Amino acid sequence: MSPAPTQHVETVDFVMLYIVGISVILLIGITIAMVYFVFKYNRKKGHQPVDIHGNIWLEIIWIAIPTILVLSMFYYGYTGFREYRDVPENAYIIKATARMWAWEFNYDNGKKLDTLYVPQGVPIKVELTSQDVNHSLYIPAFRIKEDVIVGRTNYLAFTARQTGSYDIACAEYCGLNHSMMYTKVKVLPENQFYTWLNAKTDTTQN
Ligand SMILES: [Cu+2]
Repeated sequence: MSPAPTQHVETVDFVMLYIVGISVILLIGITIAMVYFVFKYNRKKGHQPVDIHGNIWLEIIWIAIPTILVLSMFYYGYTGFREYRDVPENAYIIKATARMWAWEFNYDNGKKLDTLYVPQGVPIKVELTSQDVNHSLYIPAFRIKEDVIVGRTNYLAFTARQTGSYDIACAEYCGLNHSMMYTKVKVLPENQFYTWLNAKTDTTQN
């Protein structure tokens, strides 16, 4: 199996599976316990209710276990979040501008177009601004999404490990043609990317 297109895919999918896994185990456990007790303490069997007072160990356990579980979810979520926000110093910067209903990507040499070209294996920082209303740049295959907010510059960062073409969507409802606000991110081998970047016209129509 080829590696995931970005490190974020592994991080996000792990956190997702971890949380869903714990939730499913709890759901099944609680459901089985409920059904079991419904039958075990059925009124027809003649059980008498008993008055129970505190049990310190039981209480410690049912506070400690959920706390540890929730903190472990937070730990994996937060370390994953840091991975998104800590951008390497040498990251290649591309400025993205959103407007109703298209994207524009600006490169440091003045090149601009509506498709995002990036070199493979190079840390990328995309700086996001909007010309009109709020949008959100979403690359599902990379597991990254960041709101594009009027009046401020947000960013998202990634390193593409695989060449190829992946969808970009707008993930913040922004008006009539929001659902049509799609484009592509195209990951090229590094040398091919710089050839493309410095070419006068777009030679990479694939
Ligand atoms: Cu939009």
